[in-house]
Amino acid sequence: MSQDLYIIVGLGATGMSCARYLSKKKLPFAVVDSRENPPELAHFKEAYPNVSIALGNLDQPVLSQASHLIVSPGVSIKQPAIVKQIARGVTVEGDIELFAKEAKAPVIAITGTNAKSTVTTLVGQMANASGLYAEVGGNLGFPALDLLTTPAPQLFVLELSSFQLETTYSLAPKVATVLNVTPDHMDRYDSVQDYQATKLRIYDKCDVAVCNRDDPLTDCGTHYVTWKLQFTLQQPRANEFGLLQKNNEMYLAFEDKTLMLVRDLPILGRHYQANALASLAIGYGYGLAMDAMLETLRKFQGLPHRCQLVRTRGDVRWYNDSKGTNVGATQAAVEGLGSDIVGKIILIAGGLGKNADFSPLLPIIKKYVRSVILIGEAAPILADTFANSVDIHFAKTLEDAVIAADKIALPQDSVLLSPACASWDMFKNYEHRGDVFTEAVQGLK
Ligand code: UMA
Repeated sequence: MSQDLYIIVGLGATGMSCARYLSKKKLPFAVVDSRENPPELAHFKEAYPNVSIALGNLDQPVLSQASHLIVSPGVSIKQPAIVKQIARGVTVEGDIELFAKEAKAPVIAITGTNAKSTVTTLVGQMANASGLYAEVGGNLGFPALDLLTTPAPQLFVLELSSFQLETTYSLAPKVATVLNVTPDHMDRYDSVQDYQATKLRIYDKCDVAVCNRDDPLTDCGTHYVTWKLQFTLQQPRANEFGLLQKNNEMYLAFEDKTLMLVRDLPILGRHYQANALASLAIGYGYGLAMDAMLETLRKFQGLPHRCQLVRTRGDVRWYNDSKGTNVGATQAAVEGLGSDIVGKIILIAGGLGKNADFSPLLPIIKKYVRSVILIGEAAPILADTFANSVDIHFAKTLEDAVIAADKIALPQDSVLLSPACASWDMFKNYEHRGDVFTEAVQGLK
């Protein structure tokens, strides 16, 4: 085995960031990708014309010369080509492991099935509002290795996926959280327990753990931590952020101290209140200034494609939750919105189902949804699941679904695109799906 040949597995955003990092460190590397034409191929060839690239499948001869495999999050290390190298004693790491070994500032690490991008963004803004120079990235879209700037920031706030945590061993976050765990990526994991165990790795070497009291699957359990904080949508107890009712008003609170009125949050919904409380707990665990955190919450308008209000037309509100790519996300969106509006929801759902079980959606569909309009590959499965429980329609395109929703909606209703599915059967990605929806809604006369 060569002592020093790194192989980057996967030439997407992560692979490119690994190439930049290894090249800066003057470490020799090559690239493999199972695809014939990976997304960053042209950029890579231009930047590194002399580096060898093997495409078309992962089991390439060059792997036998590797000392380290740097595996992209979209590639499972259970793939036979990788398993073969692990058996040979090759070190298998991901970009977050490289980052962890290099980072010179404390890290706040955030995972969870849903809401991790929103909470990561909020915590980053809270840190900056507290006067810290914080860099924010990871699964959020900006690869972690690209955050290693000079001069180093004072803090890194990272969104981490279960895929990234699979290949991370030395990360020792100052604060770590698992926001929630609901089934997702069941095409990659053997069971929900397997998926949950991967997420809980975030607590492995953390100092302060922030857990969700309302979701036992997020508990840090027997992990050694110096301080455990929790957030909850119930009344908070010691070391907890939660909701407190006082004089007929609902407040965000820490233990028995009220912090701010829930109605001062610019974004509606119980699930957003949970995000706000989680962000406060994380920031508090790190030692951010409470005033600055509350000010951030008062101003934050949310991220695009996450339960984003795109239009109020007559008496009907239209929401884009294209980021709702799994059952848990759609559950949170329907419940969050449904419990806050007077009318009912017209739900547009469907896409690529990822072997999901959609039945957990049934109780909230019955409670809050007037009609569902189904699109994409999973439409027949969703229709079977919802049969006899709700009014069901089918649409060939998302534009047709918008037109159908417009006909069905009654005054005070909300139309919600929250597909509970991935987008790749009909769109480039969830952003593209959200943009198509927004354009169709804006185009309604
Ligand atoms: N792929 C192959 N063959 C390969 C390599 C990749 O088929 O040899 C496929 C993967 O199966 C996947 C796609 O290519 O479908 C992209 O994989 P990648 O690992 O190259 O992805 P990157 O472009 O590096 O983007 C990744 C994250 N994507 C995934 O984990 C799938 C991005 O998160 C993240 O923003 C980026 O790194 C920077 O850190 C996106 C995502 O969908 C938003 N994440 C999942 C989620 O949030 O649920 C985990």
